[in-house]
Amino acid sequence: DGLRVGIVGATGLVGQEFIRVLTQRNFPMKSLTLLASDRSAGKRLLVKGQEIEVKETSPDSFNDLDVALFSAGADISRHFSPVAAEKGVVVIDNSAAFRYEPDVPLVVPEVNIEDAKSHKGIIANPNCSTIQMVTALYPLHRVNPIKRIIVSTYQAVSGTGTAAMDVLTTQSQTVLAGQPVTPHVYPHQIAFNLIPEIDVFFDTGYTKEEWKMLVETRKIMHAPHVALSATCVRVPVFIGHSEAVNVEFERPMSPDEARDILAKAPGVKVLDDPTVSLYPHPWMAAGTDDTFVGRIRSDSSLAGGLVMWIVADNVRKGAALNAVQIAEEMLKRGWLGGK
Ligand code: A2P
Ligand code: 11C
Repeated sequence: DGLRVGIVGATGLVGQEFIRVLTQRNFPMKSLTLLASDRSAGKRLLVKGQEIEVKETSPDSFNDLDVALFSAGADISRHFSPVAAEKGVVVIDNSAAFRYEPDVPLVVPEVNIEDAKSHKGIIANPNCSTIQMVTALYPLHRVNPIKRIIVSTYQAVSGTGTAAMDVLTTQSQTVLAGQPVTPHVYPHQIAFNLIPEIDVFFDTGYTKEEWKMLVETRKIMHAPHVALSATCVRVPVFIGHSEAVNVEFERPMSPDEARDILAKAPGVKVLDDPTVSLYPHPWMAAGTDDTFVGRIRSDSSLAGGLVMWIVADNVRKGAALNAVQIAEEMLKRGWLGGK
């Protein structure tokens, strides 16, 4: 019993996390098909003590699947997702390929799982920075609509993939050995440094990552008029994105009210006691499922506004976990089943 599940990009950073999350959560699987490029075909990956052979992704890969989780880059998604959907497979796509199309649901289960119901074969998983921010802000927005968000992010190198994690390791060793670093993957050295550039620059001066946070937040929260300005920064952290967020609501919101709301919010954990240095940070969030919120305080620049600090594991809640949760919630509602 269960679903026939496929993972496209199974050998990648998010693909590997898909496998971990599916097995840890006992996702009901009749079969698990691992797909990647021809470079990995024939490789064997261990899943729950059993070896599964990786296959090259081809149109025929989708003949006998119920659901396919994609994380092999936007080009692969653009190429194979429509093929899979055509064959009746429900695609949950972690890339940015279809997120901004009006008829493709963009879903964070704690916020807008209802949107998934009207899918036409493809459901998009949002950008990691957006997922953790809306998970924490939507419960507040429901009570007191948000007018404006100012956010600065501190994003881990795992957001870029395995190669970037290797670059951080190598460059750190090089710097500690007193040797000069040659930038790789990023335009500048990332070890012991910060890079205020994530994804491509637009004419507006914002990067695409910063733009994504605006348009994805509006789409997921059904809040087309929310104003948002983001500054996205890559930091020398392996796992865990952090965000400093200033929020303006329609009416004043006190830190205590926000803490009360967030204490009951699904997927959110409040860690907020400055007297004992209790607040979330990426090292503690890595490997966990929650979106952590701390440093909740009144915005000294805006009466009734709030400031907070939001941290989550970008590979789990920011990617693999969110996608698997979409599948779980759809299954629960009878929107996903065997063909
Ligand atoms: P492969 O390992 O065969 O190259 P990461 O984000 O960690 O860099 O991983 C990218 C994932 O996307 C890997 O699983 C990679 O497989 C997969 N991928 C890359 N190119 C293709 C392709 N042409 N077809 C299918 N999967 C691909
Ligand atoms: C990063 N947020 O940290 C990016 C990674 O749109 O899915 C994910 C990019 C995306 O680099």
